This record gives sequence, structure tokens and C-alpha cells, in this order.
Amino acid sequence: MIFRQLFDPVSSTYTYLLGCDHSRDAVLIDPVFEQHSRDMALIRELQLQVRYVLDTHVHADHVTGAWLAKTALRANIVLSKRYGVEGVDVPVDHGDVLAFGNCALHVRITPGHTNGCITYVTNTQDMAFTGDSLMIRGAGRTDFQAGNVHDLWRSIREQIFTLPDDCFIYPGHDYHGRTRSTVAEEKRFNPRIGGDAQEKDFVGYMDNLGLAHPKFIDIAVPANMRCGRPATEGLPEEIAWGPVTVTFAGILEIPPDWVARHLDELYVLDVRDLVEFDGELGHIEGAHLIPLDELRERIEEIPTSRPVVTICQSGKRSGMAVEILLRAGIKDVANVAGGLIQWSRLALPLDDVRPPGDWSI
Ligand SMILES: N[C@@H](CCC(=O)N[C@@H](CS)C(=O)NCC(=O)O)C(=O)O
Ligand SMILES: [Fe+2]
Repeated sequence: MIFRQLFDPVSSTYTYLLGCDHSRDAVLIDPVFEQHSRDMALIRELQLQVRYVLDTHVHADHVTGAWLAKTALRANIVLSKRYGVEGVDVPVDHGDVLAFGNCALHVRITPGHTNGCITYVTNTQDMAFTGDSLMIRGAGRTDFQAGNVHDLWRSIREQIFTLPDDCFIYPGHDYHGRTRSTVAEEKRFNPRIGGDAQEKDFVGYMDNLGLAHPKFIDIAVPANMRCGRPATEGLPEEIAWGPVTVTFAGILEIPPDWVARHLDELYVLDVRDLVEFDGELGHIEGAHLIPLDELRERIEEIPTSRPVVTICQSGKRSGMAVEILLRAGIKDVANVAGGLIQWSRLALPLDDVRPPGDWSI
């Protein structure tokens, strides 16, 4: 199975991307609104087809990226039926199974942190996505969102600690950089519910956590009751001037064929050296040559009246050029994906290219 664990440093949230190796069908668990572009880039680069976007619960500390992901991927939003959240496509309950290719996730209800918390368990029972029910050496607080410490005790003991000892625990958050645990480890070492803990011990511990309410609870909960659909129309951070995407590496990229059709509206910045510019790969008509090494000191030559597209041989140096331009405050900028190698592969037009078969000087 394809497996990626992603992290949002602001809310310390883990997002998980799981995919079937054979069919490329996938699921995305607990996406974060602000990390939407990153998640879409990875899904695109791994060539996955996301079928379901799952939330383990209605989060109180961050806005879910479920609605954004559904809109971008035409996936179905999955959440516990117990909340009555607007916009859920697949309201699930205990025992439901969500298949993606040869893989599947089984729904185990684990209320306590909230009344609709779910733990998703792989069909091979080697991974459990516990949300905030069981965390690494921790457990989700039970002091809001219809939380109940006795329910959480039962949920962890009956639904999570009954999984195989070597089943990995992947939590919804970790505030100390820990990434995963196992059922055996938590049964033994969890300071709230592990070892010889009795229900009374767990309740005593949880009732005295003394945590401040999450900073964004008043924004997050209402938004999450709509699956993270913004209250106003329109997608956030849309780039208007062209079909710019962000790669998983964080670089703004634009497809070469679109650039070829819009050359008149763009400033094409070629960052190779002069020998390459006039060399075998040729160059785009009207391209301006500023070698990458000189870009920082010649930045004032770049106009701000038109979007800038950067290009080099394979798209690496021009990716760095985008970084340099952004840092200099030039916003409408993108790297031509794949550079001139891809440009020629697509047989897009070059400056001063002789027609095939014309050998005259
Ligand atoms: N400090 C965080 C909130 C942390 C928090 O309350 N996390 C919840 C999960 S939504 C929890 O259950 N924490 C248990 C713990 O930290 O022990 C914020 O302001 O957003
Ligand atoms: Fe939570």
C-alpha cells in the first residue's frame, strides 16, 4: 500500500494519504484547509485517484480540507453520521467498510473525545488511524464537543486495545514530533490508560488536564460543521493569470503548452547561459536571457507589468529563479514545467528554427 504521513506545523495535525499500488485508488484522512495545495500536489505527483476524503472527527483546532479536496478531486466526504454535518456524502457508522482498490478501511466508532469520533482500521489490521481518541502516549481531551471520559475509556479499551499488538497507531496530532506507535506500546506505556490503569485512574488524569481551549475553536467548529466549505463563495488563493500549480516541493509551475499559446502576454525569462541559449535546444522567441547566477543583481530588469515565466534546460535552475523572483516581491511568476527539454519533446515552437528538410544556410 502507498502510505504518506503529512504534517501541519500550525495545528500539529497529521494528514494521511493511503493508496492501492495496483489501481492507484486512494483515500485522504484528516486534511487541513491551509495544506490543500500541498496535498493536491502530492496526489497529482503520485498519480492517485482519491475516492474518499475522511475525517476522524469534527475538529476543534483547525478547519478541515475535506470540502476543498472534494471540490478538486470529485471525491466523497466521509464522516460519522452522528454529528449531522452538512455536506457529508458518506455518513458512516460502526462496521462500515470503505474500499479503495485492493485496500479497505473499517470503521470503528470510538466516541469520547467527541461523540462522533472514528478510528479507521486497515483490512489487514496493521494500521489504525485513531484521530484524537488514542494519541501517542496520550488521549484526546473530553471536556468539549459532547466529550465523555467514560466513553473514551471504553472506546480505547474495547476498540483499539483489542487490535493486534503490532498494529501501528497513527494519531490525529502529536505535539512532540512523534510519528507513530503500536497497540502493544500504548497498552504498556500510555501514561493515561496504559499499564495497570483502571477507569478511575484514567478519569482522574483526564479530568485534571487543565488545557486551554484550542485557539481557533470558534472558527474551526462552525466551519467543520460544513465540512470546511468557506462561508463565502470562491476558492482561496486562486491564481488568476494562468493555470499555475504548486508542486509538492513548493515550486509554482505552469504547463509548457499553455505558455506557448500565451507568449504575447508573458515575459519569458531564460536563466541558462549564453552558450546554451544559442545552443542545441534553442530558445523561445522573445525570451530574455539572464543567467541564474546574475539574476539577483539584475532583478530590476524584470518587468512587473506582465506575468513572468522562467525556463532553463530541465526546469531546475528556473525553479530556483522562481524562488528568487518571489523573494524579490514579484508575485505573478511560474516555472515552465520540464524546461526546454519538455518544450522540444512537445515540439512547441522555438525561435529561428528552420523547417524540417531545409538545409540551406
Ligand atoms: N493547543 C492547541 C489545542 C491542543 C488540544 O486541545 N488538542 C486536542 C485535540 S483537538 C487534545 O485532545 N489534546 C490532548 C492533549 O494535548 O493532551 C490549540 O490551541 O489548537
Ligand atoms: Fe480533536
